[in-house]
Amino acid sequence: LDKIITRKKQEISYSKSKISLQQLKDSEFLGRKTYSLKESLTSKSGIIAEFKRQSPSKGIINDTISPLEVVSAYEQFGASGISILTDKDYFGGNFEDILNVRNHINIPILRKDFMIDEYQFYEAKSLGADVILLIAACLSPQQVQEFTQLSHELGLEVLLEIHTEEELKHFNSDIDLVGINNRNLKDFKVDLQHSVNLKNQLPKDILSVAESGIYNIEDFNYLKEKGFDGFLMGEYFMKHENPAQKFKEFIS
Ligand code: IGP
Repeated sequence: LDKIITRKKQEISYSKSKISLQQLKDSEFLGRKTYSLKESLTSKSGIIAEFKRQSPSKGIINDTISPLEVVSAYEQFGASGISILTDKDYFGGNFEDILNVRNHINIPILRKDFMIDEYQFYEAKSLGADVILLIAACLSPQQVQEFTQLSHELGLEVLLEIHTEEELKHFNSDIDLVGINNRNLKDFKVDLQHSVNLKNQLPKDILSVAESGIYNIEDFNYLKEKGFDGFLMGEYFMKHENPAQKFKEFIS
């Protein structure tokens, strides 16, 4: 994680040198209307399907398929939202992946990246994202608070990702959704029971999303039964040649 953050800082300063913060703030796209994940989580399948080409833990997952083809089908088959990785170095993502699909789907897009600088929030909005991820493991509770406020000013919803009891301290009542990562980012181990225990320590009325490592319907049903409202799933669909087909089968 430290390596990713160091790299991310370089990437952000490079982006700033190409398009300044002021230019982003003046962009007409900032006025764009957004879709609410809070609303669509409860009105559809609850699945946030992730477009992910590769990851540090799995290497290449799928590097042939185009995002538009996959995410349109995910929408058609009932996804509540789409998560798109925009980190290039570790996840093989890029900004075009969001730009290219934005005007073709009518469900919320989560910009999945390591958000550490206000610049990235303006960037997310101008790319076409509706929701951003705040990872507690790389932010202070104070930063979470500030970035949440900024996100709301921009009309973006916030998904706070936690994994440990300690990170419950990052929660504040302005946050829209809490994601509990079933996968430990340090050793990549998946533990659903751990996530359920953590969820039980959150306020009852907050929308919760179970993230990562959901690889079969039993796990999905278990997490649903334990009260999770959303399910962030990437690899299970993406590792297949036809992810959308896999999604369709899963949901029916
Ligand atoms: C999806 P999976 O195991 O279904 O592919 O996981 C998603 O939860 C995972 O990509 C993720 C992630 C993150 C990636 C969760 N939190 C933070 C990068 C950064």
